Amino acid sequence: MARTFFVGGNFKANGSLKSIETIVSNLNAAKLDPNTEVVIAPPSIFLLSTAASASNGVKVSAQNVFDKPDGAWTGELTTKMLIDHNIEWVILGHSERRTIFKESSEFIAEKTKAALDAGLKVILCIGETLQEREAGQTLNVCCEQLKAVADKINDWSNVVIAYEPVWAIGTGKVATTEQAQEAHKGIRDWLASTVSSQAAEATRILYGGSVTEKNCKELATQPDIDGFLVGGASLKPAFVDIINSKL
Ligand code: G2H
Repeated sequence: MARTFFVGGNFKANGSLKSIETIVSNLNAAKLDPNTEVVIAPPSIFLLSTAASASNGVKVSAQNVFDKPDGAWTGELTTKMLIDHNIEWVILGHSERRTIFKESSEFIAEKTKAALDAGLKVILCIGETLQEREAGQTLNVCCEQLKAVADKINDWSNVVIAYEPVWAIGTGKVATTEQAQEAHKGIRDWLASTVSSQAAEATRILYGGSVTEKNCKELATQPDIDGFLVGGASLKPAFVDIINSKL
C-alpha cells in the first residue's frame, strides 16, 4: 500500500499575524506536489486566522491539546474547541513538551486517546536523547513512548508518527539518512509486532530534526521515511522545496 507523503510545519512559538500571513500566502501561491499532504501548526493564537487563509490543500494543526473536556483548566485548549473550529490535526508528544513541560508518556497517551476519540488526527512525536542514542537505547526509548499510546488506543489510522531524535532538533545536526531509515524501520517493525501488520504498512512515519531544503531529498528516498515534521525551515520560503522533496 502506498503511503501518502506528509510534510508538517511546526512553527513552535514563532510568528506574528504578518509573518504567518506571508508564509500562508507563499504556500497558497506555490506549486505544491499534489501527492503530498501538507499541514502547518501555528501557535494557538493564530490557528483561526491561519485556517481562514490557508488554501491550496494546506491543512492546519494545533501544537497541543488537553485530554479533559471543557472545564476549569486555565490556559488549555480542549479537543472540542479544535473540532468546533474545524482544526483537524494536533501535534502531541513533541520533545519540547516532554522535556521542558515535563509531559510523561502516559499523559501524552491520554491526550492522544482524547484527541482521537474527539475525531482529531494526531502527529505523535517520539525520539531519543543523545545520551540514549549513545547508550544504544534508541529503539527501546521510541518503542516505550509508543507502547504508552498502544496501551490506550487500538486504531492507528488517524495517527502519524514523527520520529524526532532530540539531539537533531533545532541543532542543525540532522540524522544521517542511514540513522533515520534504521530508526524508522525499527519503529515500523515494532508496529507490525505490537499493533498489526496492517498498521505497520499504513502508518506514516515522519522524520523531524533540522530538516532543510538541502537534506530533505536524500532522506525522502528512504523506504520507511514517509515525510517530515519541519520546525525552523517551515518559517522560510524554502519550506515549499521540502514539501516538494519527492518531485
Ligand atoms: C523538531 C523540528 C520540528 P527543527 O522539533 O518539530 O524542528 O526542524 O527546527 O529541528
